[in-house]
Amino acid sequence: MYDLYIANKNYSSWSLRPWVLMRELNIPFTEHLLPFGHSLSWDAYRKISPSGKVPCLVDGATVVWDSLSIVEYLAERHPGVWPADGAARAWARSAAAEMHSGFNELRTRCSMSCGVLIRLAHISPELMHDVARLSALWGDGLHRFGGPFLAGSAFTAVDAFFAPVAFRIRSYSLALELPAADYGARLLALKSMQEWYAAALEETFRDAAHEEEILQMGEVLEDLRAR
Ligand SMILES: N[C@@H](CCC(=O)N[C@@H](CS)C(=O)NCC(=O)O)C(=O)O
Repeated sequence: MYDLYIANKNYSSWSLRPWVLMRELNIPFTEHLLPFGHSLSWDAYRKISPSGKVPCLVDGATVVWDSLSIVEYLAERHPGVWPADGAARAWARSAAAEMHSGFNELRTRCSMSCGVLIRLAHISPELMHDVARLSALWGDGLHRFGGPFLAGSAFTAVDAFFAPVAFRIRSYSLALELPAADYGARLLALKSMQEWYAAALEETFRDAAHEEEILQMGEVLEDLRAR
């Protein structure tokens, strides 16, 4: 049994990636949620994860940190993490890597806060560029491999890498083209994503830095989280 350490479900986009992948692939794990934003979090995280960041997967004596390496570790042990077809796998790895190291504007201007709906004060050309790239990339995968997931008929790691983006699209009302917009809605409708979302809404903890960041980007239209 794996131990998966994650942070607050409302905010932690990186944690969602391995969590949703393991849920969708029915890989059993014990979840440990370490809330961030209070003075003890750095110490609590470092006791588990060498980088002091989560997600972190513990498999007996083996500690795996960073969402990308967790996915690769799981891929060595479980079928279906990446697509079986070589061309689909190459595409899926490229798209996941692009998400891991790119989409900076989307990441910084639209930080994940599942339970909040926000009207952005300003949509920069760089953000428009990221959103257009997202439409093109998702459209390409869906067209090339036939959907309904990005690299074919099954949910794989590349879908897990974009799962947090589906929450961002909803929170910030980002307008994607078809068929990308439908794919985003499909991700949100997954049972695992609804489970994550429901738990995020129940969280009463607020991280001042995240809340401040969101207020600087726009106006909160609705906050659906428990108080
Ligand atoms: N590149 C890392 C990023 C991990 C990351 O930044 N995690 C955040 C939580 S969403 C964190 O642990 N923050 C705590 C901190 O920075 O002190 C990954 O893919 O896992």
